[in-house]
Amino acid sequence: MSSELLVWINGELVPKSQAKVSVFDHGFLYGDGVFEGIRAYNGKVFMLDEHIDRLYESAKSICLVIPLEKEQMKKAILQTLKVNGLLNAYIRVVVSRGEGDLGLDPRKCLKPNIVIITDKIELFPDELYERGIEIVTVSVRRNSPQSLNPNLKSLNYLNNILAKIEATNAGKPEGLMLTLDGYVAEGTGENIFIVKRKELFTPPAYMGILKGITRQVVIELAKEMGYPTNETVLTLHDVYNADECFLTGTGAEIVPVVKVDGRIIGDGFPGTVTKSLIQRFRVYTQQVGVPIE
Ligand code: PXG
Repeated sequence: MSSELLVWINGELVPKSQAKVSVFDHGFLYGDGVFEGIRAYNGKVFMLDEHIDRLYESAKSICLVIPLEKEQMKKAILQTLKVNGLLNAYIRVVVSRGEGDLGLDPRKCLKPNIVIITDKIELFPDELYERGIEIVTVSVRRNSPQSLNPNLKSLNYLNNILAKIEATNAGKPEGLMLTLDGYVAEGTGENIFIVKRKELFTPPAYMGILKGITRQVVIELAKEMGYPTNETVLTLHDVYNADECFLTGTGAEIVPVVKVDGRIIGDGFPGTVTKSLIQRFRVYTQQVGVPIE
């Protein structure tokens, strides 16, 4: 028996080395498709319904009809985790427009390709969560909702990739993206929060950000823990003068930020509110979710 990971492609489980789609797929040719990044903790898929809903909303928005009911998609994800024996995992669901000709016209693509990849989760080093990270504002702006809505999780991630390149060129692990107007938007694959006098602030979804699922979980946990939470327009001035700052995302979970553009945030260490949210989030992810079995 092979120890190779199995990838779900259009209803079949295929060994990783043979998991392929056509070069004529418009996902490859044009970034025409949608995706989701999901995590499983302790044998349970975290926020599965929310991720599935977002995937289908992204697809609807680009007129891509996913040839699978939501329930079937969920079953396929759970099945893929099960055959790969994964209890803690990163799950990538991709739905591309499918094979077409060399023109843009999606009507030529008759069948979307659905791919579910499950793999071991690569955790960031613990040190990063204990010490916090330094981020920089990048010059590339978050694309405007009028051109390509950031709520649409499409295969076209160049906006974020360019921002990531800029941050890493500056020697920093993450970049802070602004809106066209210069307001704080989000990280390249994470949402941003600041804490001031034990109150949380995060940019509202209408600013042109991805409405992160981790962001929503954090908002709810914070409310439960008695921290008032506000979705408000934020400037860099607000961030520089925050008591605490952190990023949220499926991959990153909650990462403390201790320096932004050379300005030390608070006392330069992960703050008490951030640390308590990290702790609460870790417990929560172990408890809730859709069981793989
Ligand atoms: N903003 C953007 C632009 C994102 O792509 C988030 C925020 C956080 O959203 P969630 O729902 O994950 O809390 C994302 C997340 C990864 C990864 O490995 C995540 C994303 C894209 C690519 C990789 O965590 N999107």
